[in-house]
Amino acid sequence: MTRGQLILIEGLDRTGKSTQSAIIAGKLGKSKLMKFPDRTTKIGGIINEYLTDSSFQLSDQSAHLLFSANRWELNNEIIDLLNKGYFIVLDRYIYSGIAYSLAKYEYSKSVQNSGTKSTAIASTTASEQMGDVEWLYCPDKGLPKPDLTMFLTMDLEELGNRKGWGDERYELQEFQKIVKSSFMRVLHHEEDDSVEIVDVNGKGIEAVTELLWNLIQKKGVNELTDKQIEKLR
Ligand code: NYM
Ligand code: MG
Repeated sequence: MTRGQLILIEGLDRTGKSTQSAIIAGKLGKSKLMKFPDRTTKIGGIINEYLTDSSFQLSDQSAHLLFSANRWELNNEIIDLLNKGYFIVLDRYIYSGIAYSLAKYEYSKSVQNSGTKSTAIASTTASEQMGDVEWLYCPDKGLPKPDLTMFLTMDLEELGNRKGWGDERYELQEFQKIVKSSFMRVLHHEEDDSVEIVDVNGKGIEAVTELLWNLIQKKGVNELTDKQIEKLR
């Protein structure tokens, strides 16, 4: 039996992930675009509140587990669609889950050291679990592994100049710097050939699409496959 393939676009905030995910899904024909967090589900509603209301308090561990639970809410649908021959483009997924939480740990530590009293980004006390990549990874074990992951990266300077910085939790430039290095720690692109880093610095929308589409073709993930759906282990 053949199936569609799972393509993930990851990156920092404002790198053009959502724009590119939509374009790529359009080029793939029978496809579905899915975005994480999916704010339309029950758990997604809580996540949305957490991201948009800085007075909404959650422990860092709870927030981390909710993002993972949100992926589990869509697990069956993803597998079902792939088996029905749909290509699925994911706008964020597991790597965002680990990278942002890990970044919160580093951020909490720097805040603790600088003596700042409160911050909407993370707890002021760094909790051990948030610095433990293995702990952060565990709740996602068993979810379908993307056939191809493309991580969009750019210089923090250019990122800072981009329009559309909002006031959601995490949308702070000094935090993005930590997020970027956290992503580089968890992507394992050197030993995992399904993970590619794509430098989009100074490139316009069409140029980035071309880069991504070339990679997709090179990896053959725009064709139906008889490979089993891999699970995160
Ligand atoms: N985010 C996203 C996490 O912290 N953990 C996760 O597992 C995922 C999927 O949510 N700043 C963060 C990254 C973003 C925020 O995402 C909202 P978006 O793509 O801006 O809606
Ligand atoms: Mg955002």
